Amino acid sequence: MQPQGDIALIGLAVMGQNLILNMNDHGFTVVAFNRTVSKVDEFLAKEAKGTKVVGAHSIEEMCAKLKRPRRVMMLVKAGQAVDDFIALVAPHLEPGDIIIDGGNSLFGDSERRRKELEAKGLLFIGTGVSGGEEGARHGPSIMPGGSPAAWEHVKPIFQSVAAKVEDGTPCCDWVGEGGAGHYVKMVHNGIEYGDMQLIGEAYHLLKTGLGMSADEIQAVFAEWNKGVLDSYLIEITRDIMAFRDKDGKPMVDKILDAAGQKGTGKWTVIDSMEHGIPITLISEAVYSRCVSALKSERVEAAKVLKGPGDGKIKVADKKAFIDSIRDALYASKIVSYAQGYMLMTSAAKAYGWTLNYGGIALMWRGGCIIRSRFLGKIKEAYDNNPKLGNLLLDPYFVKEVGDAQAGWRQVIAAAVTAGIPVPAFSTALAFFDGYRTENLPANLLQAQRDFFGAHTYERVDEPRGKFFHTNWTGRGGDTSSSTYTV
Ligand code: NBP
Repeated sequence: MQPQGDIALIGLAVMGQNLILNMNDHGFTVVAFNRTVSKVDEFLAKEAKGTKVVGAHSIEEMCAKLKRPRRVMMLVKAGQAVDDFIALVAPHLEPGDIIIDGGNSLFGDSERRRKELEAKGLLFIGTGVSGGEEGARHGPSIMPGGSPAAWEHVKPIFQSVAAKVEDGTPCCDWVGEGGAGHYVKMVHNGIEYGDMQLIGEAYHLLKTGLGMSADEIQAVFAEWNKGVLDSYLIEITRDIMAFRDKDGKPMVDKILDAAGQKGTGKWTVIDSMEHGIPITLISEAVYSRCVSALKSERVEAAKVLKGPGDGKIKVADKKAFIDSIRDALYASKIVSYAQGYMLMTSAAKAYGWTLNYGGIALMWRGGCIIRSRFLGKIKEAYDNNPKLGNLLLDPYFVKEVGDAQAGWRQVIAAAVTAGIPVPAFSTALAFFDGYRTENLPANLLQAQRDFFGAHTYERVDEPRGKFFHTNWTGRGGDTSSSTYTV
């Protein structure tokens, strides 16, 4: 009998199972496999009952059931598990067959895997899949990169199962070579950390600063979701506020304030350091989770370290102040996306990728956790000017940040006065003020560096790239240190 399988999927956890069912709905025959093989039959007997999904009980059987070129996708724990499966699968494949890693892998690993597999004549795709359980089942955002020759063979499946925007365009397109797909997914996750932190800060101000109840806060988020902040994360925050525990009390108040993380935010920050790109907001979001995780220390510190007053924000016009919190969230969010795009631009240059920035906004427009109306505006900005240097300089965003600025500053000032931490709001504003400031105090910093270490400086009255050293004390020599970064 001719092989029937369009694609194999290894990994029958939440993402794998749902993506298989999604592929099945779109007419593809999926061969399912899992490390713990008993889960294959359980899946076929329950969730996949009545579908065309085919089970396999060994890698060999799985590969034998696939049409050519064989497409084998993994949705397993990132890291060693992916390398282990590649080692098991590759001997059963032929040149031109394709291995796809859909987990949250580090982009450098994807780059290495592509090289190793291409050396064997195989093709590799490393792809971000975003949207969690719901997205995998009904339409995720898919961000594939890797071996360009693999794309035409995977495109029909991926674009069928991906989320679609209003005009039917799929939230999936080729991102670029090597690790580009996983890089863009990594930045997506970093931005997700930032968005969640911003919403958390707004919630903190409403709850602690203004003393509002979960029901009142629910109404605020419901209102915000009708405007420029319209997004999945605002929507679920609205619904979380309305959710009650068994005793009728708000569920959100029963949850311990110690955040977890799985590493993709941290990876984004680490890579930003490599590129020297200030993604200050995502960094604050990652560190804020770290601060929250110091729960027992914070409980002790709260007894000793006293802030100003009662921690309440006194406002004459509560409605106007809530509008200002919305403006602070919105302006900070614009800064966060501008920073994320700065990082992708720098990485593309360093790693030799040609990224379609408007296309990336479109891929994130639906299906994924950061989906929002706002991303449509980012797409428009890059459509209007594909060479846009920085999102903050796009005329639409210049106006939006300008309009939000007064409220943004007012909220941060009020939060600082009341002793309520707003690290992401504040760092966004600090970046905005730094970015728009022609003369920063780095002249003094350069003087200090040259003073103590002969690190040299450039002069305002000489061309860039010419370096000078001054013998500041009269005791040093004329020899300067060389200019480089380690
Ligand atoms: P998990 O991340 O929980 O992974 C479960 C799968 O990995 C199972 O099939 C398990 O096999 C397999 N596995 C593990 Br765990 N260790 C293994 C090993 N050492 N060798 C081989 N297989 C191993 O599942 P998930 O939440 O569905 O996520 C799958 C991938 O998608 C991950 O990379 C995740 O980061 C990514 N992702 C998840 C989400 C989400 O919302 N959950 C969203 C987007 C992306 P077993 O059954 O034998 O234990």
